Amino acid sequence: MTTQSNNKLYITTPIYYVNAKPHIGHAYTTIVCDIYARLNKMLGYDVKFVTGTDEHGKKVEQSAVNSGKTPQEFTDEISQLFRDLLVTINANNDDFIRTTEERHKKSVAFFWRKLQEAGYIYLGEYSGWYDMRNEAYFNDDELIDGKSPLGGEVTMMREPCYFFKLSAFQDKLLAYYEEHRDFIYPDSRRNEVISFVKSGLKDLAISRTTFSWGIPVPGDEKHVIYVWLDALVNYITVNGYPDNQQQNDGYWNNAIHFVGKEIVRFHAVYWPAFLMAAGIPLPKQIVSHGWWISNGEKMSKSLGNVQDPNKYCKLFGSDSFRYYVLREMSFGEDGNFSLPSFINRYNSFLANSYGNMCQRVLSFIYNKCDGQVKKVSLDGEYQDFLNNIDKEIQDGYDLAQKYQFNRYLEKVEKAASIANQFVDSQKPWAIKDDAELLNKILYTMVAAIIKITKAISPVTPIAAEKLLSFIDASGDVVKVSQPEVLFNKIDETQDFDVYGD
Ligand code: ME8
Repeated sequence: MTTQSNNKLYITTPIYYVNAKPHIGHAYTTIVCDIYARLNKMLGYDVKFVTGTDEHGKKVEQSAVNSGKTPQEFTDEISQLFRDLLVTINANNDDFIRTTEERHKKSVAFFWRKLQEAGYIYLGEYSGWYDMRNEAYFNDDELIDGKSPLGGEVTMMREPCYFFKLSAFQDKLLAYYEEHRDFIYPDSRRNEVISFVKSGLKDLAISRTTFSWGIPVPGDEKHVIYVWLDALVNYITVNGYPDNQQQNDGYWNNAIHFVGKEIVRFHAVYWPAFLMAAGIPLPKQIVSHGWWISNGEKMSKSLGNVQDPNKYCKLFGSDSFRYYVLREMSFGEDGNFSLPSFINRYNSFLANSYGNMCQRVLSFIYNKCDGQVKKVSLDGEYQDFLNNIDKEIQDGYDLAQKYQFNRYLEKVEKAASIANQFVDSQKPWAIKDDAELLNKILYTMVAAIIKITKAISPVTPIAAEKLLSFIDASGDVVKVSQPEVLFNKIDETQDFDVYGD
């Protein structure tokens, strides 16, 4: 994150298509946003975090028909699955937007009129290769082996349609990227976007007449508004547009859109151009991550090679699922999702390193010290040790603010390993006749455990709350109640069903 002009922060996930059930990819982006939101709340920011579902378009209409339902019934059902997933993964969102809601239809129609009044919309005819899976048109020269550059099958389509004068924004966009070097993260995506824009922007088809499941074009209801224009506007609808027309409430100029790498172009080219045309300031940043790969292919609803986040959370708890996805993926690159690596990371850090350390220190205090340690002032190696822990944690936060989420967790893990080494070398269980020394070591360890637990709490909020509930540090004496094991070790020889339909 770059410098803040105030302490507000607005965090968004893409709004997910409701053409099929949510999978690990969707869970991932939402978890990243949730963790980023929780971390920044903890660090004192006033954070708004929103997610939702993208419910219009031909693809959704067709999925509804295929399942024998009306589009509304179908979208109600699938949108609910995305809401349920939020509970399952323990996401603490402030709002959930559906593009079929009245507030959104009103917002999109208003936005359309703004573009029109500003002279950026005209009526023409469109023909091109249409990728239904990705709801986008392509030219001949963009196809790769007869498929769209996004990998979908294409068909030739011709229709009367409204165009947005995207070509008028080429120079403005390039100037904007130049002046706002952090606008697109990471740099590799920024470079791709810049070369795409430099290669020339054509006007964009922004209405359709070949289906009806969408928001009607104001004043010409044979047309429905292009699903991407409709969908992108969600980010301001949910922030009060059109009542909050200028979006000058402090959240919008600190808005961060987290997206997968395949939709950067929509967010970093089309969306800023639409906003410029409508006279609305741009969000702060587009932050893109890579794909979860399953057997060498992108995990996706259309390809049907999905692992089920619900099953992981049910079997192993949401905290550990959140920890795994954040730790395993080098943010920005692709990551391979597998059960063996899940179990391996869970056992080695959550169960053995962090969980076991908390358990052995707190149960020792509970069993051998009447559940009490006196608060004492610390110096020398004790204070140095805690300073080291603080340093790792602060480095971790700094990395998380730069979206290096796996490295943030590496720092927390390092802090836990320093704490484990400390307690191993101090051997409190071997001290028989120096109550003061024993107390000092245990008090130091309790302080370290609290620090590490707070540092990881955005990732594992349930375990953190539980752990902190065993410790009452409000008085002169720290009281420890009987601890429970936070993360039971997983038996890797057991069979677990983690695949979805
Ligand atoms: O694109 N790995 O919706 P969508 C990682 N409605 N992340 C993945 C993933 C994977 N294999 N698969 C999906 C849309 N995602 C539009 C967005 S926004 C105005 C409109 C995540 O349901 C990732 O965030 O296809 C990706 O960008 C998003 O889900 C796509 O979800």
